[in-house]
Amino acid sequence: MKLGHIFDRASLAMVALFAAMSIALMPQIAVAQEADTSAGSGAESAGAEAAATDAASPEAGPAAEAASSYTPMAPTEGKGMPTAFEDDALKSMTFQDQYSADGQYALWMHDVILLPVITVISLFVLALLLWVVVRYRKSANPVPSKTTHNTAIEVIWTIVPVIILVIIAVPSISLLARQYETPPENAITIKATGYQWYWTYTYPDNGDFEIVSNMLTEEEAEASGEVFQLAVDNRMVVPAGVPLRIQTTAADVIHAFAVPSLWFKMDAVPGRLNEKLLTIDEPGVYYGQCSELCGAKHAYMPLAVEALPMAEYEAWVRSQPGGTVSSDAVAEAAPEAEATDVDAETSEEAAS
Ligand SMILES: [Cu+2]
Repeated sequence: MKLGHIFDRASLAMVALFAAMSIALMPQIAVAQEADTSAGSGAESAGAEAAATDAASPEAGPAAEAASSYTPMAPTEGKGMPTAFEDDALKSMTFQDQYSADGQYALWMHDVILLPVITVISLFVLALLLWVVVRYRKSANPVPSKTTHNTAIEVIWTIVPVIILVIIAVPSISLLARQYETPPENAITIKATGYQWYWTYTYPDNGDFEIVSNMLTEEEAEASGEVFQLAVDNRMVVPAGVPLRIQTTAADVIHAFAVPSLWFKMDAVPGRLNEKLLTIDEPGVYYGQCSELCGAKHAYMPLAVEALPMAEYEAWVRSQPGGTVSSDAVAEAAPEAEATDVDAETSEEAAS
């Protein structure tokens, strides 16, 4: 068997593998695109809203000052935030602990599959290099070998990498598919809008109120016991343990909503509405940063997500101006429906 033939077969095998992967992924991508198009209809209104808010001063937003019973949760050291090298060298070099199912899966894939595989490959290649350098040095081989082919080795170095790639492809493709999962019907929607240089969060399922979130100054962050450049005045408060439909858009330039400990990153693009499912495992404060270079103060528009138990989340919603929760809405719906009936009757009478 000639070397060229083996490479031909190897490349054929790779093409077949990628074709199989694409076919396996096709339905997922189609679903994601459908979700995109249906969400797209909201984009125009999102743009209009964004423009309207833009007119107002960023500082003058309806801040959470009205909150009565709510006090911002104190962050837990090392949870939902990066670790400094001085505090824990090893932890500072890897991913943050994960608080979503996708994040735990991705971290498992990194720790159990990718890292061991790349470590073994690197050590193996290093050993081969050292062996060749020593064993086949010029002084030990005055007459060089003229070997050009070794079928057995050529077959092995083609087949083994293919097997390694297949092993990596299985969890990799399933992680990709998980990340495209469409939020369920009953997911709570929260829309994050990026501005130069702060975030606003609107709660369309809870009365459509808006939170304006600016970074705290160094003194303010210190006073509140938080990390400067991660701490904000008003956090994005969400319920823990239930599916959230996080939508992102932007008012001026492209930003990106990214929270490393939740394995969540999504671009916020003007005139578009991106949407992704997020379920946070447990209550806590999770920090992130804008992850798309968006101008002079790109580094000064952090994100702080505060996940609360459902009851506390609902209490927080009620404390916001215009904030409503669905259980309240059900109670109020009955009299409203009657009123509409009466209206309909009156207009019918008027018509006859
Ligand atoms: Cu930004």
